Amino acid sequence: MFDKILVANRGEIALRVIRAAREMGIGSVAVHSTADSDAMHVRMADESVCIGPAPGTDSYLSIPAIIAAAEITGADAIHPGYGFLSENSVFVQALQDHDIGFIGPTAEHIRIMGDKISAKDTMKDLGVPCVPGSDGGVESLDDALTVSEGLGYPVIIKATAGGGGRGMKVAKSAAEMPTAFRSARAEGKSAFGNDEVYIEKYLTTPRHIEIQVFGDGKGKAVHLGERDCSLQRRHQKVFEEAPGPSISADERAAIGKVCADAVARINYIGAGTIEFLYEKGEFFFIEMNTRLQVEHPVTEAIFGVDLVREQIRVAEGHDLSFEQDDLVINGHAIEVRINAETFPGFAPRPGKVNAYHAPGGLGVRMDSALYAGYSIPPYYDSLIGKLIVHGRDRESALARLDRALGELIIDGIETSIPLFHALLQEPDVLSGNYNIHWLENWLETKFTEK
Ligand code: MV4
Repeated sequence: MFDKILVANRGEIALRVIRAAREMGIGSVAVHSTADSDAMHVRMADESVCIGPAPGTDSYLSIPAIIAAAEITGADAIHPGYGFLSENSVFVQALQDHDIGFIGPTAEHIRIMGDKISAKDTMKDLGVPCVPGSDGGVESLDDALTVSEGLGYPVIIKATAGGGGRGMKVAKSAAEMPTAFRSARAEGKSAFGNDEVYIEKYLTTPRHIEIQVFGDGKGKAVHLGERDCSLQRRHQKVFEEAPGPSISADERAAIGKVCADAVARINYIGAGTIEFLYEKGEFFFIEMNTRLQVEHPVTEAIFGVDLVREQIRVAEGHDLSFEQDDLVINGHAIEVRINAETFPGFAPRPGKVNAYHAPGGLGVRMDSALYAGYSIPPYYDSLIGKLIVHGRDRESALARLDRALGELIIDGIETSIPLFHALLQEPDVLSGNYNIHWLENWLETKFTEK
């Protein structure tokens, strides 16, 4: 049982964790950089510790500073949120060495899934369908050409240490391979210090469908359906929904069972997301995220569960508080990410929020650390809020989103709110007819001078 949790994060996700802890009677410790002294997570937590200067590398990413903060406040465990140290196996190992709990998976599972080749090998062995591709890493251009000949072009070359779309190159033919192969390796080297690459068949028009899983660390696991996160720009999701408009109940049950069985077999603990590309009715595994995700609230809305409470409970050693048969979908949920940025330029615009009014009413959830008078610092990412709506079906969720966006006031800075007003005018968005390329194609045709 935890008496006190340290939240190694900031912004809306820090509030999310503090709120769950408070409802469980658990105390909370906020950590913050010198740029975040006035941030809402510091105000909302029971205690706070300044852990360093403004840049993330000197504060929210500083393992020694965060461990020291846990030691001096007597925190039993750390919740990492998302980003920052949430998928850092060195951090998790250090916590274990200091006898501080980690609310998340084991260092070993984080390490396995962080290496994209070992993640794929593991998932393949566990019976999860994967994108056809090279068997492990590809060492030379000759091997790359041989493997790609076998797969058929187009292929995609990916950095083993990659993620977030960096270190990825598409080759449409053998002629494009030398350049694509060399630049994927170089990008892997410079971005992640690792030039190992692997090759997959390139799927041209898939959707991004991710399955939420949850394990108890003792051989039991469940799935909580899928989220469709295909509407992305430069690998940043902007609009996520559950259930996926293209996924049938039978498909959900089948792929969900494969995923739950897989993570049960490895004694996975806590929340995880298994990412797939979905094309022509088939699922192809690409990556697994070993953390709570930004878009977890859409899953919470349709299943009526508290995923952060559940993360804390299993970290304390409890069994899951629900079984697969208890998990029934109710209605439809949509999340839009509100960023401090221009539209359609997508340039970051930190600054002072003069007025803030969150929407409310039935089926509306606004997760944000904003308040009137707050100055958004320029050091961190531009996500300043998430608006999540829930309705009895997709159509009512869309109507509710439009209504809630109309109530939302953020004065003083530019935000992505106009993007969502524009998207809600689009027949393809209204009908759910989109894939991973839809948003960038739409932006290019509608907002680029030609
Ligand atoms: C792919 C792909 C097509 N075929 N793999 C992008 C980030 C990383 N998570 C995996 N990514 C992709 N892998 C194969 N074999 C297309 C993408 C991709 C993508 C995937 C999900 C959401 C948006 C995307 C945008 C561009 C490319």
